[in-house]
Formats: sequence, structure tokens, C-alpha cells
Amino acid sequence: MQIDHSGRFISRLTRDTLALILAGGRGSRLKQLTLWRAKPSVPFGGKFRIIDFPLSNCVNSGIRRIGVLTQYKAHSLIRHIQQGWGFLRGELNEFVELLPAQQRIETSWYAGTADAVYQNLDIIHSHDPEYVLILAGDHIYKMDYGEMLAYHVEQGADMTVGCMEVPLERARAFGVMAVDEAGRVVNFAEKPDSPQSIPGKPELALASMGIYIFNARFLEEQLVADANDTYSSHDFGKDIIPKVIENHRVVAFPFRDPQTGKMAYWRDVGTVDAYWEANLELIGVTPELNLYDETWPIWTHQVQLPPAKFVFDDDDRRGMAVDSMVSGGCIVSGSLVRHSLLFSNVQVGSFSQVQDSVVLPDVVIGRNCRITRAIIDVGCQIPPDTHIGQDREQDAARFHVSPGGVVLVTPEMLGQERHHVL
Ligand code: ADQ
Ligand code: ADP
Repeated sequence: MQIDHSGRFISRLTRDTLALILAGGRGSRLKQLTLWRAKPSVPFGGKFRIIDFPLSNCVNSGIRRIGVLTQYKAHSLIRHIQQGWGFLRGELNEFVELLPAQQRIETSWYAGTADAVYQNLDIIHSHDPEYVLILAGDHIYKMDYGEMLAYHVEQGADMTVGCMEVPLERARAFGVMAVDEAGRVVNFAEKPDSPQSIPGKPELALASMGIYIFNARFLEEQLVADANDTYSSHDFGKDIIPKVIENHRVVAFPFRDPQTGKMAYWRDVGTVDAYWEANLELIGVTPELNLYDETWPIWTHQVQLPPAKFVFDDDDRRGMAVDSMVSGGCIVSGSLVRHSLLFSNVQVGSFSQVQDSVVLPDVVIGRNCRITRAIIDVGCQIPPDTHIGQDREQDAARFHVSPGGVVLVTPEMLGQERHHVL
């Protein structure tokens, strides 16, 4: 059993914690991938959704009281959670509860992230936790929140912010902070134009991961004060943190890999290029994100599917996939899949070649297609003889082409109806 220095059982701390996952943002930089679904609901890694990562982190950390705050295009997310996350035991006071913006207190939808939590204060009360863990629903990483909780308690903090060292040139996308020798946050700027570097590390900045632990009572006090502040945009990064660091004990918890002690894997797959890259990285021999790690399983909703199948077609051409990941229900017939990730139920027809591509569930690729450097959205039916990723101008006329040259194809772009919003 794990015990921290002060003799506290981490299991008791995690049991006393309520996790709230913010899953309401639009994720507009993912373009048409989030036209129909919120970013946390976007498929990732062959059979998962992005939100499965923070949810699995909670469950694996022993935090089993979880609220998911939804807002934007929540239908697909709600369905996924209802179908896949009902295995927690209510009898043991374990649950994943959906908390849609429903105009409970205010007559508005959630404004900023702090407002989203404020509007659920009565629900937090009803569970009476000692600590509240606030997470974003749209990051890919594996993290034991128990360590962060133990740190929070050891430090006697009012609030703890999870943080990473990031390259200075990327720091403008984050909340950037400065800490004193004891790890206390002494300065915090949300998405600053000219981010501060870490003393002694001029090329790095200390960035907030948007992960916070609060003492529950302290959180409530701050949220009530913020709600009454007409000048506030009601956002943790913009309003709450810069204010509370002045008079309260806010500490930074650096997220390191427990094995190597280095900064751990943590991705915001916020753009089409980042999404494509993070998915294809998984194919490598030793990817940074190991989905095969039995000590930290990623849970999800999955339908029962037959095994993936690679067949000779009528003309005896081999169907094969190399340097790829292929999920259940796929059929590759007389065609070649190379350095690609096929999600569940993808069919690839004769003479076709799929390379450097991410193909989401339920896609049918007809005969004689050439698909390179693409993301194919759920349910697309690619007609025979289609070429994607061969001619940038042609692609740009029909599809979305990212700055990195990745072609995103959706059913709408093919003039097809979307049968189900996955
Ligand atoms: P951003 O990610 O830009 O910065 P934001 O867009 O507010 O912050 O999203 C944070 C999370 O909350 C996302 O998961 C989003 O889906 C969700 N969300 C946003 N508005 C919501 C609402 N009204 N209701 C429910 N959920 C909502 C934040 C911090 C930075 C930090 C980065 C790290 O503000 O300081 O560096 O995260 O990615
Ligand atoms: P990106 O991920 O490309 O940076 P977002 O659309 O997620 O862009 O972010 C813009 C801001 O608007 C975020 O704070 C986000 O949560 C917020 N936002 C997105 N959709 C809504 C909505 N329907 N209502 C209120 N705020 C929203």
C-alpha cells in the first residue's frame, strides 16, 4: 500500500475527491472533426475517445466520483458515456455523472470554465468531498492523480496546479506561471503575448495543464466571489488563478513520468495536424504513449466486433497492412495499408492503397483508391478511383487541407449524409 510521508493513505485522499471533467469547449481548431461532436468525443487511438483518457486516469487513480460538464454538441459525448461508463458501482458510491449546462442557477449557458463549476456548486455540496479535482476533457495522457493529491496535502495548499515544461515558443497557448523555490506559484499569466521563461532554462516555460486540485470549501468561496464580480469572465486561467495566488497558497505540481523522472507524455490534440501526428505516433515500435500497458488500462465503450481480416481478393491479390494498427471489424481485401491507423469496421477494397492515414470507424474505401496523409471521418464512403493526398490543389477544392498538408475528409465534403454522429 502506498503511504505518503505524513502517513496519509493516498487511497483515502482519492476517496475524498470529486473529479469534474470540463468537456464543454468547442475545439474549433479541429475543423470539421468537431462540427458534430465536442472535442472530448473525438475518436482517438483506434478505439477510444479523447475523454476516455482523463476518465480512465480517474478510475485508475481510485477517484470514482466523477462529474462530466458538457455544453457544446454534447449528444455524441453523452451517448458514449452512457454506453461505456456505466460500469462503476453506485452501491460503492462510484459514478460518472453527466452535468449538462441546464440553466440550473443562472439563466445562461456556462460562460467560462469557472462558471461551469459554479453552476454545479449544489451538486458538489451533495457529494460533500474534501477535495475537488478539475480536469480538461480534451487531453491525451496517463497520470496518477493520487500523487498530485498527496503533494497538494503535503504542501498544505489551498489549490494545486498541474504543470509541464514546454518550449518557450509554444507557451503562448497556455497559462504560464512563475514559482518560488518552494514551488509556490507567484505569477500567472493566461496565454501571455511574451511568456516568461524558467530561470536557468531560457528555452522553456512552465505551463499550466489546466488541471487543478482545490480544497472543496476554498473552491466554493472563490467561485462565489467570482460570480459576484461583474468584471470577471469567470475563467480559471484568466480570472481565478491570477487572483488567488496573491493571498492564498497555490502550488505547482510538475507532471513527470514516474519511471524516467522526465516530463511525461501529455498532448493537446487541438489541431488537425496534431491530431494526425498523435494518432500515427502510436504505430511506432515504442511510442511514448503505450496503450498496451496493463497497469494503466484505458477504458472505453466498445461494441462487439469480429477480428480484423486480411484477404486475397477474387484476382488473388493480397490484402495486407504493414507498420499499421488495425482495429476490430476491419476487412482489407486485395489492397495495401501502410503506416496507417484503421479504427473499427473499416473496409478497404481491391487495388487501393492507404498510406500515412488515420481512418475513423465505419469507413468504406472503394476499389482502386489512393489515400495518402489523410484523416477520413466516421462513416465516409470513399467512391472507387478516388485520389486523396496526391494533388494539393484538387484536395483543397473538395476537402480541408491543414497547414501541415493533412487532408481531412468528412461525409459532408463527399456530398454524403451523416448517418450517425459518432
Ligand atoms: P484552454 O484549453 O484554452 O486553456 P478552455 O478553452 O477554457 O481553456 O478549456 C479548458 C477545458 O474546459 C477544455 O477541456 C474545454 O473543453 C472545457 N471547457 C471550456 N469552457 C467550458 C464550459 N463553459 N463548460 C464546460 N467545459 C468547458 C486552459 C487553461 C490554461 C492551460 C490550458 C492547458 O486556461 O491556463 O494552460 O488549459 O491546456
Ligand atoms: P480552440 O480549441 O480551437 O482553441 P475553442 O473553441 O475550444 O477553440 O475555444 C474558444 C473558447 O470558447 C473556449 O473557452 C471554449 O471553451 C469556449 N466555447 C466553445 N464553445 C462554446 C459554447 N458553445 N459556449 C460558450 N463557450 C464556448
